[in-house]
Amino acid sequence: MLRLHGTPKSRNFRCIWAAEEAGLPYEIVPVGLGAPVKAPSHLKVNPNGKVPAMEDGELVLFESLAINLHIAAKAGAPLSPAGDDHSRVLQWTLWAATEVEPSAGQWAYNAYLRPPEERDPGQAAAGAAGVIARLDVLEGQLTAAHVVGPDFTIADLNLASVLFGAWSNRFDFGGHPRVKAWLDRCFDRPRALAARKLRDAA
Ligand SMILES: N[C@@H](CCC(=O)N[C@@H](CS)C(=O)NCC(=O)O)C(=O)O
Repeated sequence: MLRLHGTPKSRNFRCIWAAEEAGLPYEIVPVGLGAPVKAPSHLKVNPNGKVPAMEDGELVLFESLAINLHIAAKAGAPLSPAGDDHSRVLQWTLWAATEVEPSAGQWAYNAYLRPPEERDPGQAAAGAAGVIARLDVLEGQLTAAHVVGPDFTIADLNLASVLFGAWSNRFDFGGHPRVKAWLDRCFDRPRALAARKLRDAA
């Protein structure tokens, strides 16, 4: 049984969705943000003082997208394909973490996450511009139903997860119709809906 640490409202949503898609049994350890993530008991599973963290038997991991690669590998193909497609999964996952997430976070904190008086419109605009530059790339690469090919893989889940805040907070995808349709496909999957329900209820 996987133990997924973190409220479903945090990035643990990504790991819950991955466990759902993999069809693996899991338990949510609902660690909240603030003091709980800094508690000594939680630092044992995530020394960064953040969520999520995952326990799978003796294995303890942090970093949401790495946790998801582990979960998908347990399920195998098509969620975690082999060969060259596995390399493509790694490419998109690292691209999501290093190219997309910093800009998406800069936009999100300054567009809706922080209290209004702490938001900086200039930072929000810079974040949005960074996201749009990456969406331009993705729009050109989305020539099949999913990022690696016809099948939904953990690359879709990891990349879509990083864009979840934008998708669910009315980011303007008007110039990127393929990306918008792909995000809708990802988040409307039955197992995504199950994870979203847990997130909404948390
Ligand atoms: N790169 C990490 C980021 C983890 C992260 O920043 N988690 C947030 C919640 S979504 C957190 O724990 N924040 C608490 C804090 O920074 O004190 C991952 O993807 O797992």
